[in-house]
Amino acid sequence: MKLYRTDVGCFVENGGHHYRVPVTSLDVLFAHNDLQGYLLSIIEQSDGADFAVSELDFSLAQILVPIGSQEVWAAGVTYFRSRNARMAESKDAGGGDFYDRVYTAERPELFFKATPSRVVAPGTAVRIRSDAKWSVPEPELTLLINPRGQIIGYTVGNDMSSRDIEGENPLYLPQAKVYDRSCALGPCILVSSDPLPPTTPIRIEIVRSGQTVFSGATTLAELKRAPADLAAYLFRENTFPFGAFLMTGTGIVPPDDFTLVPGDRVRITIDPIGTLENHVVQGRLTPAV
Ligand code: DO4
Ligand code: MG
Repeated sequence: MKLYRTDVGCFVENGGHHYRVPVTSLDVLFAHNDLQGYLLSIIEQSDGADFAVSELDFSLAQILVPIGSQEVWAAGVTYFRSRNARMAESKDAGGGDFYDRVYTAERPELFFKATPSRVVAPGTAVRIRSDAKWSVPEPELTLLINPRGQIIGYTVGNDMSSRDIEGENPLYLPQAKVYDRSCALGPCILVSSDPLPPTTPIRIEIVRSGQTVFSGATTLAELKRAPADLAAYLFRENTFPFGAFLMTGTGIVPPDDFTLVPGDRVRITIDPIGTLENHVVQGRLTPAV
């Protein structure tokens, strides 16, 4: 089942029907000790009249980013493609070896990605930095982890990245990764504590002036680390009172001569969850809310 946050409250979708969730705080929902059971009880208790009203409400609602007070973290170099691309982009700076070492190490690379105010919803703008010359989207399966460290759902994520800034020096990673509108999540949370199958496809399409200028695909079989291990590392020495989102890394990197430009549309699809689509802007814009 899928959980949506909208401008008129939260809805759960099951079997193509939408039911209103009476709790509107995602912080409260994500801390529930049985979120799936709670949402199922809403569906079971809904009568025909409630159902028709909530279906109409949902059809008119605007989908918001499915985040409350959670921090967003990210894992890096979890796919061979990402390791290779990063070794190449940082070779002049002497950073290449680090990426190979972290790809094979027991400890994963985990980095802070965004506060909720930097995360944008589907249909809104992601940003490329004004001082970056080489920017890419990173399509990533994103875990929703509750305050007890349990994976309770999944969403689609875009870890926007400035490759020239990261490539110049790996110590510039926070600037390459963390800035206003550098992260998109949505369109919903697929509520499930079961691991997604390795065959799960992740696809991206970038459209410029109506033409597809890049498309790519991978599957979770290429993800080198188990999502549960990544979550366990994140929670080792950190508490998250509201839970956390954890992006699991990119397995798709456009060719080196590709950079995003303003106006591009980025479409990321992970089939059991949905499609996250954003357009690209550059320059100052107020943070997302
Ligand atoms: O090592 C830097 C970041 C890696 C990353 O974001 C990824 O592999 O997805
Ligand atoms: Mg990434």
